[in-house]
Amino acid sequence: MSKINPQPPTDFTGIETTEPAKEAAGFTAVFSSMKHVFGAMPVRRGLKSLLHLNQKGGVDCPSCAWPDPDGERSKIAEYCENGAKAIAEEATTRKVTPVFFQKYSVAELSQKSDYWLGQQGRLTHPLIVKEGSHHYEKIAWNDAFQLIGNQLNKLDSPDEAIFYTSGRTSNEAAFLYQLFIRMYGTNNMPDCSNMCHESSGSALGETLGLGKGSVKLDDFEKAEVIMILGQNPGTNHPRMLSALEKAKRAGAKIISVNPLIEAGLLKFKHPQEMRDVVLGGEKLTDIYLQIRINGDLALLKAFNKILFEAEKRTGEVFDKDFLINQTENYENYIKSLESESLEQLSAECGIVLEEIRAAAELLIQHKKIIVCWAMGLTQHKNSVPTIREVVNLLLLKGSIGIEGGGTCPVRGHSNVQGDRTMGIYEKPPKVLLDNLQKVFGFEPPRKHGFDTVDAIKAMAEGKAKVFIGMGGNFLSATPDTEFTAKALQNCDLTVHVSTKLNRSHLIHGKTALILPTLGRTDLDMQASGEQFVSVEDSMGVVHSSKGVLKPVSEHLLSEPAIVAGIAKATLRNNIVDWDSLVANYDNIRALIEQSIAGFENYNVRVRQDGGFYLPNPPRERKFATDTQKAKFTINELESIKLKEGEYLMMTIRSHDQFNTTVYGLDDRYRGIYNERRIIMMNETDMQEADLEKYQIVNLHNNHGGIERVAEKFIVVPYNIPQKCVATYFPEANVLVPIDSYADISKTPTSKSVIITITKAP
Ligand SMILES: Nc1nc2c(c(=O)[nH]1)N[C@H]1C(S)=C(S)[C@@H](COP(=O)(O)OP(=O)(O)OC[C@H]3O[C@@H](n4cnc5c(=O)[nH]c(N)nc54)[C@H](O)[C@@H]3O)O[C@H]1N2
Ligand SMILES: Nc1nc2c(c(=O)[nH]1)N[C@H]1C(S)=C(S)[C@@H](COP(=O)(O)OP(=O)(O)OC[C@H]3O[C@@H](n4cnc5c(=O)[nH]c(N)nc54)[C@H](O)[C@@H]3O)O[C@H]1N2
Ligand SMILES: [Mo]
Repeated sequence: MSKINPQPPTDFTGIETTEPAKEAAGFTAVFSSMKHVFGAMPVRRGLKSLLHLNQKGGVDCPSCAWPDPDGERSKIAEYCENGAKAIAEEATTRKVTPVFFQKYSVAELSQKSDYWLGQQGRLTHPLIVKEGSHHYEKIAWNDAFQLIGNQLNKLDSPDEAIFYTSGRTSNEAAFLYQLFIRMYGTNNMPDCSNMCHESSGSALGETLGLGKGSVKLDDFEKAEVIMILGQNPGTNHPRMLSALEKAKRAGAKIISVNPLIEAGLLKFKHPQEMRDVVLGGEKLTDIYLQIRINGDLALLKAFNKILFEAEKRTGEVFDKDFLINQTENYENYIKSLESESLEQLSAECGIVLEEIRAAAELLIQHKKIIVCWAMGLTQHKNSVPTIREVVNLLLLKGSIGIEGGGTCPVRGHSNVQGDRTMGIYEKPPKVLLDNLQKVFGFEPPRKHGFDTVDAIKAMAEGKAKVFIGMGGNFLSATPDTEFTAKALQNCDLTVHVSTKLNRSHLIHGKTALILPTLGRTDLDMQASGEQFVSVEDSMGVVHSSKGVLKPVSEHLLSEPAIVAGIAKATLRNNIVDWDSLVANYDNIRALIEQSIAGFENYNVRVRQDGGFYLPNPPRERKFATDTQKAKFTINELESIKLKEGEYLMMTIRSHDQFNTTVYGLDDRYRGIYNERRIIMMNETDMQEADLEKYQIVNLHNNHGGIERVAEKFIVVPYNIPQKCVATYFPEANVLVPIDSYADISKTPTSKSVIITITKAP
């Protein structure tokens, strides 16, 4: 009997490397997406899925939260190579049936790679591993619901259960899920956002009064300067490149801040525009600042100090009316800048002062400034201070709440923002709980629940005994894989509502269930007919998404139906008519309208082409803070000191994955093929450490006196600042310490892990 393996296995697949690419998209991208779609399903099904992708009234692309253009939409919907891969992954006609689980034990499956697991196809039946058994087997839906209900009702307190949510869950399913969980009696609702943009939400909520971005898509065409920090849009938000292309054509300047020279930030050839194909595409970045990992706070402070010096000289750099009337703490903030030294800040971030000054000059000259960021800013110990410093910059310039300017945290999962709006939050705002109490007449729990890090610790300590995951891949997405594995195995029951097989199904509690569900692309038929769901994109637009493909199995239930099933089997006093809600999702939307601000007339407005915008006060220069003013904050620089032989590691996404779902083994734009267990390293560092190209090494982390090892990674020489290294998530998650997280937001520090490197024996 083989041992259960919580990490992807270490067999190598044959690495090849080339020079990194200098542009993104183009014909290769279109070709590559076709290959993925038609390799996974019959041609008719493939064409149908692509033709409906991101069309008004069609399927919302499950790959990212970038918005669709507001006005006109082309006959060919806007989608990208990686959207097509996401569709291929979900709409595949390959199936993982109960026979498959007779053939492979759980332990055997745990020896397979993430890529292999994903390739096996869609889950078709509800499944159970009974206590002591080594195989999943079929279970009837009702028996599964009863089992969950019995376990939940056996707990000493509802706070011994954990209810995770990933970010693909629709508004309708998320609302029902949080309603059921609060009726059951807990706020233990960790979500993927805890590991993602929580730092953005914390920083923006505190300073501007709303934890969301302020720009709209059409602000990009009006912007004069766009700064992109810690984001790789060529891979993770490819449709953003067409917005950047339009911005450039309208005259905007782009500043990119990244330790890597990412192809998608250099140049873009629109695969669906003849002009680009013929003329060779649009150069994007004007000034590329190759920053050291976690150097952003120092860089932003340097920018703000240079802006202040220019303001002192000319009196024309800051928006003084705005500063006086709508902000607070300006004087103290400015005083704090005076004690900073530009030389030191430049040394901290690793960018020479002339380059910093050149970029700052663009900020001095212009007011319509958009700042975009993603995981390169949010997953560090000082992420919240760093993002607050972004806000300081925009406030100095008066660049918030104007056309062509503002904050743009670029969200990850396609409905992660909507799930939060629906109340998936371990620290629910009072107004939400008051509304639930008013509308449904029950007393919702007021005590804050566990976030992701605390949920893992609670399971490890035996304080939580049941884990239910609405989507996602909790084991592989969270930090400290070995520790999290033990925590999950400590549970009496683990349950995953999933579309595809993943590693979290294989590292389970005493009893485990897999509940197979419909995905975005699947036709959702209920008692009243075909249903659609709704989602909120990165810019606060709520719109519909309707699946079109015949589900691969008749045994799949929709997420709302699964929540209703669990709720009916668990709650004793059912004050909600769960069946009627599932029969017609309009009934769910009517309840959302009553419970959450901004959803007036939901059922009518969601049917309009393109949907509707949610209220966004900062967009109107209104700040719902305690003082009704935007706040300057003073953010002390606390730099990470590396000892001899230590490196700062960021764990990033390759071009061929969606989070823990591995589509293929290539990172095409970075020129790394056929292998994921690699570590990108600076060549001078390699020489000093006596490491050769393709040398096989072990990676170590020692946070908190615990030795963590990731075995057998291949060294790839790469253009990256000295002492900085990069590996892929989730293979390197074993090194991310559970106790290393961002101040305030508690986001694990997946982009600044201190490691040492040894040659593998
Ligand atoms: N195809 C595809 N699309 C996706 C996803 C996917 O996995 N695949 N995931 C989705 C999700 S959930 C999310 S959250 C987003 C993620 O989108 P990104 O945030 O773009 O994803 P990462 O690969 O984590 O990339 C982080 C980028 O930040 C840079 N970086 C790392 N550390 C630092 C730093 O300290 N400072 C600066 N300035 N830069 C740094 C890295 O070099 C890299 O370019 O994408 C979403 N879209
Ligand atoms: N080291 C490191 N760790 C990270 C990150 C990092 O950059 N570095 N990034 C973090 C970020 S930004 C995020 S958002 C998290 C992601 O964490 P998660 O959201 O938990 O992980 P995913 O890989 O997106 O989840 C994939 C699984 O979701 C299921 N699924 C797909 N579609 C659906 C659906 O429609 N419904 C249901 N019910 N299930 C579905 C499939 O079974 C699939 O296996 O990971 C975080 N972890
Ligand atoms: Mo994310």
